Amino acid sequence: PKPIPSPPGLPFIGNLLDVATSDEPLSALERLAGEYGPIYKLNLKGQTRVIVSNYELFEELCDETKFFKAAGLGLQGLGKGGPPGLFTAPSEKHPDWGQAHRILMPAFGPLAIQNMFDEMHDIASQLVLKWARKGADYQIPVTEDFTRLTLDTIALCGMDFRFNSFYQDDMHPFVQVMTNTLSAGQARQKIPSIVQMFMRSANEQLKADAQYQKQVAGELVAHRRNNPSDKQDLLNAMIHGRDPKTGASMRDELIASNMITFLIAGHETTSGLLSFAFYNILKNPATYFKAQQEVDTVIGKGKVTTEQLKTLQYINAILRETLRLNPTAPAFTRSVREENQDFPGTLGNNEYEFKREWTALCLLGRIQRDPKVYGDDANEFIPERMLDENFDKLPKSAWKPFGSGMRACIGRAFAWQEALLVVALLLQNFDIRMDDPSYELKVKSTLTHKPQGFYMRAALRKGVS
Ligand code: MNH
Repeated sequence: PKPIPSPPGLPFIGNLLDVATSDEPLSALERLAGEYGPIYKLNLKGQTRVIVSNYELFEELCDETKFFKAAGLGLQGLGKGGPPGLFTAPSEKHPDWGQAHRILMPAFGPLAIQNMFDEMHDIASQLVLKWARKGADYQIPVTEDFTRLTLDTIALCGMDFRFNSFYQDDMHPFVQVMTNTLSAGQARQKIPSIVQMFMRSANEQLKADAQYQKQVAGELVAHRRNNPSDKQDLLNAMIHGRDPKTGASMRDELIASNMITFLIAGHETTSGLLSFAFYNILKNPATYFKAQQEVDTVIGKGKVTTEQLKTLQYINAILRETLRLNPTAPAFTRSVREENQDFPGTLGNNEYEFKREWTALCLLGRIQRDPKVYGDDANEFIPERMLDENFDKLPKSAWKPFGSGMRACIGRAFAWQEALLVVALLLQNFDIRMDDPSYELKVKSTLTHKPQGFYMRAALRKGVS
């Protein structure tokens, strides 16, 4: 096996600076992939990270018997101080992960999600109302409005809390703080720990923010305990649920950690998905009209139902194709399992040396555009390739925007129902266009990816109530 190519390093800091000088570390990693190929190695603060960006190597890493999700990059700000939430738990062997996973799986199951439909519809209608009232000349701040929507939705469905983001210009302080911890966590990635120790005020701010989050979440749990309700939401699932394996129930601190996790994981990615979806269909008008036609045929002018949502095949394909080209959670990590004792110390059919203590970071945006899987038009937005009959024939790891294996996204069905509903409602009620038809996609990366500077306009359609 040969060594993995590596950009020439710098002493002590390793290759950190190559990545760190960019405001968008992920774009920097993708650019390096263009230079060094589908597999290259970086030394980040003394840890070896192998950056993978083609399908073949990725498929090998998705093998659950050999690899697993290890603690990711940029998550330091998340859940600091308390017990780990599902997302940040170091491995599926951590008891807090097992307990929360077993108790929460049914709460994210198809039936439970269907029961959240009316609340999702409530928030989506607030968005429709806002755009209708603002009128056809209003410059819609797309990602901001979709963020209001997804945040209010997860808070209402998750814990019966209304942020009422559509009724204020500024985001709720909790959201401000959440955004701070996310970007601070990511900024810290770029800074050697020795320097971090001198960043007293930044560290203290981060601590204070985490403290504030914990406090708010803790108060919400306490409030529910003191004011019991029989609402079927995630909070009640955690308060009343018993671990089928141990019979134990979740302690309040762990409930609070997971509540924060859902608020963050539950809104960033879904608002990005909606923003990219509208960008894609507006850039490819034929797909917009097909989608609108589907809405008119399947739903018509009445109130949309969950049964109808399930038959929106073309819009379903639009969402899949969007997450292929624009995975809003753009990368995840894989490490060698402890049980994988005869791991050969190589990757890619013995082609490359890969030590068991190394971690691979998989760049989904590139992997899901591999021409070996998707052909020469891999970079184009073609929803047809994601219709069930084609989707089902894709190689098994060709589409992984929700992650892989045991640690794959628990909120997938939630996000899907919400996104289908919102696209359907908006196309049913409005004729939408780009504010600036010459706008070209610019991606902003925090923890997740979103379009930057993207505005639309929406005119009410005639004859729709
Ligand atoms: Mn979500 C894990 C993508 C919506 C809650 N999510 C993951 C992972 C990806 C992902 C990728 C795996 C990360 C890794 O391997 O390191 N999630 C998405 C996308 C959307 C999304 C693209 C929307 C589109 N996620 C949601 C929603 C919720 C949620 C909505 C909650 C309401 N996600 C999670 C949680 C995990 C996760 C919790 C961690 C699961 C686990 O490790 O057990």
